[in-house]
Amino acid sequence: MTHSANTCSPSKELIVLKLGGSAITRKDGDHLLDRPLVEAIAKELAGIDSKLILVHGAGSFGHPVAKRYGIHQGYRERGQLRGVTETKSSMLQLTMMLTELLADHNVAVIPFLSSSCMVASRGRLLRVDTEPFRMMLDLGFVPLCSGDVVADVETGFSIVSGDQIAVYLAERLNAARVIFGCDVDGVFDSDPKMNPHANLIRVITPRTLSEKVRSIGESAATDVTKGMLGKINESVSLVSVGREVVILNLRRPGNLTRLIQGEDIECTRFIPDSRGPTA
Ligand code: IP8
Repeated sequence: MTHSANTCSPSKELIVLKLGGSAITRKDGDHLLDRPLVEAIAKELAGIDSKLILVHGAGSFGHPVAKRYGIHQGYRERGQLRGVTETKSSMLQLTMMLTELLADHNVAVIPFLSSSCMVASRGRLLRVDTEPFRMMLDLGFVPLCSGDVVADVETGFSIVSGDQIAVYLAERLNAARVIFGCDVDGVFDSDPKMNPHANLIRVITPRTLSEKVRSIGESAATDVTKGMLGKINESVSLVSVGREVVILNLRRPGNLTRLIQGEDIECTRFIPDSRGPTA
């Protein structure tokens, strides 16, 4: 197998890309991958000349089973152990499918199990062994991990989202930016899946965040809106130290490449105040 030109170079900027579960999996059944979409993403990734870490979400592979067993509530009773096993098994299947598809498109992917290198406290990451990520990145690999059930010092186990992991790794490994790939164009002032007149918020800065969040909060509370707010809230510390967070639509072909080449695409950029419109 030949791999892409994602070779080792200390000067290349690092990008952490979250492959959102709602984009890469199908909602019309459990354990269904949107294969054509992932193939299109893989082709784009093979042509990107940056260091990359991929973090995938759970979508229909992880959330239904985790919810059924109350995994997010932490350890309550022995019957949940079966639920953790099922959740892990299903997430592993998704990781394997992505690994194979990415490798087929010459992306030098290397899967990491989040549950084997991360420890949380009440669902917040406490420790991550980032050394293997760093070493594999330096060799030209593209590490791939996921949101996961991880050991938790307070609750026994907990679910740590891929969003949190993406931002944590970006902070610790000094990534220039985090890209959250979703199934909508970015953060809207109301849920674009319910309201065709919803407006895309193109730029958010830490200073304008509370005002923007107020307008998002006034819209109907939906999963999408909450998910978007979660991504933004997760990213505040990263943006405050000068990095950029972009929320874009993975379902628009070429979006990733165009963004990375510096084109102005439909998306939401969460950027430092010093680079914001009124700075
Ligand atoms: O889809 C959740 O990750 P997310 C992980 O990134 C599990 O929130 C196991 C449900």
